[in-house]
Amino acid sequence: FELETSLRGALAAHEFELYFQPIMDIGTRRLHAMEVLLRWRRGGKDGKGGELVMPDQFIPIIEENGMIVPIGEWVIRQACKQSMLWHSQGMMPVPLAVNLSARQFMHRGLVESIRAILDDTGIDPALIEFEITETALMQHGEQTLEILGHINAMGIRLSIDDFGTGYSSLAYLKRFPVKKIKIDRAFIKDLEQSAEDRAIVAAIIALSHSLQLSVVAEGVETEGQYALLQRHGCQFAQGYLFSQPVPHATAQLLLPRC
Ligand code: G
Ligand code: G
Ligand code: G
Ligand code: MN
Ligand code: NA
Repeated sequence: FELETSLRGALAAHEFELYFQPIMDIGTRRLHAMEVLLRWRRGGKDGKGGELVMPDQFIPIIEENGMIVPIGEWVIRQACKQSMLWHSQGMMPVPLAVNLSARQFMHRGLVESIRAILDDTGIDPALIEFEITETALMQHGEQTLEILGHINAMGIRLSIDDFGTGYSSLAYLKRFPVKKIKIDRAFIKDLEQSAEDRAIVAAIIALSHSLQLSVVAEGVETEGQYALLQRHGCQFAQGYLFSQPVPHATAQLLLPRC
């Protein structure tokens, strides 16, 4: 309850901040994209002071009370502004992947607010991606399909987050306008020790490719995992092997210059 009360004023008080985690191209070891991860700088302001609160501590609360809608909209807008700012400072933009939760999909105004953000910031929609969990997609069926269709028509790419943790099949997911899947880090963790996990990951990669989906492996922490993923034809990887999520000033140093 205490957290919920202090969350109420957090957006207006500039307590939220975006962190960025690199997603690497496995073949070239170059930066491919960055995932945007929200942080709450409780009691601080504009990226300074306070105590850093992680999403698992507050996302469930703001999902439950509906504050995810305005806060999630702020995340999308801030990511677009950041991308435009980096570009104006001479950095080569890479796509930024923003997480969308189930509750954001149930909100009728989502498509309109995305459209307004694209208009206001002038960002190229190809530089924004949305990550949606398998479970969120399954929850709302037809309505979700319609909303994803609108987002896809705007030129924003969609990916399936935490793949393998839900109950859907890749064949079913093909009904959605999705271009990329992210294999949950639970399957990557023991890749070097577990023949079973290697078989699962190899099968996901092979089937994804035959369905024209690109694949990101999450939670890559070792060179051994990296080499195995490369051997199985996985294109992209994200994890502590490359970088933890970092604030904008650090993320900027990872971007190539134009
Ligand atoms: O940052 P961290 O690696 O602890 O993120 C944990 C989880 O919190 C992510 O996997 C994601 O599901 C969720 N999350 C982080 N940032 C956002 C956000 O901006 N919006 C939503 N809806 N979820 C987020
Ligand atoms: O320092 P200032 O009050 O202008 O920062 C406003 C917010 O804009 C900060 O919270 C910061 O996270 C964000 N921001 C993103 N990119 C930049 C940047 O390149 N410079 C500054 N100063 N702020 C940035
Ligand atoms: O959207 P998603 O829930 O997948 O967000 C990624 C989460 O996974 C974040 O909380 C991030 O801090 C965490 N994470 C990112 N890379 C690694 C990693 O290599 N190992 C582990 N254990 N966690 C990671
Ligand atoms: Mn994600
Ligand atoms: Na994930």
